[in-house]
Amino acid sequence: MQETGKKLLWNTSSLFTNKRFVAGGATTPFADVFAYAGAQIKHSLEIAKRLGSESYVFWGGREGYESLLNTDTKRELDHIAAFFQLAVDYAKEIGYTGQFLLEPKPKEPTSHQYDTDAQTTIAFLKTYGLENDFKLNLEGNHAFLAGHTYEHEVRFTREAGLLGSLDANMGDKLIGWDIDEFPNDIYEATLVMYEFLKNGGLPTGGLNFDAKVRRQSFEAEDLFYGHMAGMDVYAAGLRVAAKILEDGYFEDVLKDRYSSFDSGIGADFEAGKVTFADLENYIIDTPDADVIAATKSGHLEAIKATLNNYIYSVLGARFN
Ligand SMILES: [Mn+2]
Repeated sequence: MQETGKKLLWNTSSLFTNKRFVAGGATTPFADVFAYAGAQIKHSLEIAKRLGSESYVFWGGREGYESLLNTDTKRELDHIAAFFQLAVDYAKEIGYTGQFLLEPKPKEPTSHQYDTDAQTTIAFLKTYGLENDFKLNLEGNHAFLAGHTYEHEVRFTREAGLLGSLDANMGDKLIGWDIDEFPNDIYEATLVMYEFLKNGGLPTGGLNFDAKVRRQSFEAEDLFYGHMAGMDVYAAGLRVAAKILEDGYFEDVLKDRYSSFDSGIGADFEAGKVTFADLENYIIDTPDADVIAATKSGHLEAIKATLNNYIYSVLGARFN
């Protein structure tokens, strides 16, 4: 690091590989294993401080359950929340000021991971009062495993003010497990970079590839193509997203779609001025046909075509 000026984006610790962690690290039912996990994170935080790590990541590992029949879920969640607080306390004690991150994942290795997806993880942080000390590290493939898109996970986390860092791999939408593929999907990269820009970038984090080449890509050059394609697609996505944002295209779409809340009864509701009774008084004499006529097309075909056109025009101008 001294020779190259390279910095450490984040470090982490494996509380899942060794067989002592068969039932979890911070959510294990075994106090000695819990103690071992705490001691291990203590050392890992000391390494974070020594290397100036920008963030410290907790990946769920085996923090989840296989069966409700033998699991005290409340006790385990109380334990892991207190464990995270111990990490915050120790970081303060040694003067480590990096950003703590949780990385949601719905399954693998346990059948139900406690940090299943972004919204579940955000609710956990708020339930235990940890939302000021933790943000999220979002991985593309984990979004698909949770039944979402990557941009969904980034959107909801951004809106919660908890976007920390991006593990920019991608998954196979047809396979039910984690393949950690190098990203190469321009639509996904564009929409994720759109959220990234709406977030004002990643003040405490960055973009990394938690990725590997495919099983049948066994020649050395495949590794280079994987990295290049991944870097290129996110750089391209950033260019397209920047143009969309500069034009205010999606902002206009949303402004128009929700415009009925900008005046009249909609604005009164948003201002907290109306009750259910007010809503009833407002609408009771309006014929059904008029209420239906107040709906408008979502115009999704035109929106998707416009998104395509942004990709063609921004990247076409770049490559022609
Ligand atoms: Mn993964």
